[in-house]
Amino acid sequence: MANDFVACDTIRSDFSAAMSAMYRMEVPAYGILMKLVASVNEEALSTDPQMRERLSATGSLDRISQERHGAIRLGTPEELSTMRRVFAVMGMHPVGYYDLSTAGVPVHSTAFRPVSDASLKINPFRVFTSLLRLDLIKDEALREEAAEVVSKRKIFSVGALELVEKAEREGGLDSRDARRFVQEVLQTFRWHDKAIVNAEMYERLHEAHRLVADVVSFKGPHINHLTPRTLDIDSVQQRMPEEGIAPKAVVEGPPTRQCPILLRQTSFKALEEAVSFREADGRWWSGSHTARFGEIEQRGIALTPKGRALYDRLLNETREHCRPAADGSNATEYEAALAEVFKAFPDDWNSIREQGLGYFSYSLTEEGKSSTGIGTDLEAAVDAGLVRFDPIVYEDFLPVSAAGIFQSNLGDDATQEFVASPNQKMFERDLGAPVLDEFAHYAGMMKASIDRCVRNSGIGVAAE
Ligand code: OOG
Ligand code: NI
Repeated sequence: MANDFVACDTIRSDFSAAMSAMYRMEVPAYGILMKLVASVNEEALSTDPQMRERLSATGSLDRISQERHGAIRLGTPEELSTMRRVFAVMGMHPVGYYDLSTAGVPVHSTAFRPVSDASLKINPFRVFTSLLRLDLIKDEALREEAAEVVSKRKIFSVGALELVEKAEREGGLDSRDARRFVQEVLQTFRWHDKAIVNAEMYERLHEAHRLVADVVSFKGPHINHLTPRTLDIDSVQQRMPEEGIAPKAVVEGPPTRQCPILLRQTSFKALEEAVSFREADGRWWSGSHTARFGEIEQRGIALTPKGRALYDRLLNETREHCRPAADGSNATEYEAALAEVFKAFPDDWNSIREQGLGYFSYSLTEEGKSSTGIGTDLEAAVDAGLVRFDPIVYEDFLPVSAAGIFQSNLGDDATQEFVASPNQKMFERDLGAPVLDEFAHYAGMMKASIDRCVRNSGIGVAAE
């Protein structure tokens, strides 16, 4: 009976909490980072009452400390399409296509995340999910061997698969099944220190690309990082060393601004972890593997295609002047260049709105709610204080930043060139579904907010 089903949003929240607890046990530095982020967020909220007010008015204050994203890398189309069905049970759907081949990483990706405003408010947990592209690996023999290894592994437990099928068949899971589902699915993301290849093969995979070794050598797609959201990334970046955590050289994405746009991210270096490889004679050989790290992010407004084009142009321009070196030697110079070039991007909400660079959510103010028949013009209603606008948070990712995050954890010598070969069609075929277009989605959210103002007040606005 439909009434007995646990809401997808609840399953996602429980899963996100369980994953966070597991990762904290597995990677203690993540726990330290969580604490640092919590105290920086508390400080940011107490020194900036306007920020607190805005977050509280839009109902997003509570989600901040719960919020995080993770990332996994899969090996086969079948793993990807099953993962889609698993995430669907938690109300997470594929949004966006990211081609990372241009940046020297042989994967393409999507982000599984909740899409409706209501679900995002309950818990915005997202998982950046990459599929390995063995087709980009030159060594044909190795490619075949690697494909064979991943085709044989089973990354989902029998229990997880049964529960996914049950949820699909019956339309949901009751509380007992939902609890089991969270525990069963969690197993897929666990770290395994026993490789499924021998040391010699690991070396060859590693030689082809470190990421290939990470995907192919293990029993499952261990979660490789979890990322809490901070309200002040510069402060966390600066304070990480005090907590004994070494951050990457520069923060990825836009510079520090009054009005945050898109996404800024930084991470700490991946840990070198002990693993063992099974040899032909059955003995275990000890070695090490570096994959798992920690990351933090600060989220800003979602940009329209026009705003995004401006962002991309300014980022490219900065990188033409100065490319951030992995060792941090030119970090100050890069940050100065970034800040200078981004002066061309308006830094107050109203200009961003008027120039059509960002997506906003409109709502009636108290005054707007109590007045009736207040005109036909949205702008006039905004000017008259009847309607307020708040930036819509960017819930997605940035390919250049993602590449920077991948690279900082692959080591400086790992940069490789691949021919750019985005292939969204192939990705969607492997996924078994189309990905949602994020721009259309944000535009839809903005329009719905305007429609709500119109419905609830009688402002006859013609929304595009
Ligand atoms: C994913 C890197 C992308 C982000 O925050 O941009 C990402 C990975 O390393 O698997 O998580
Ligand atoms: Ni990330």
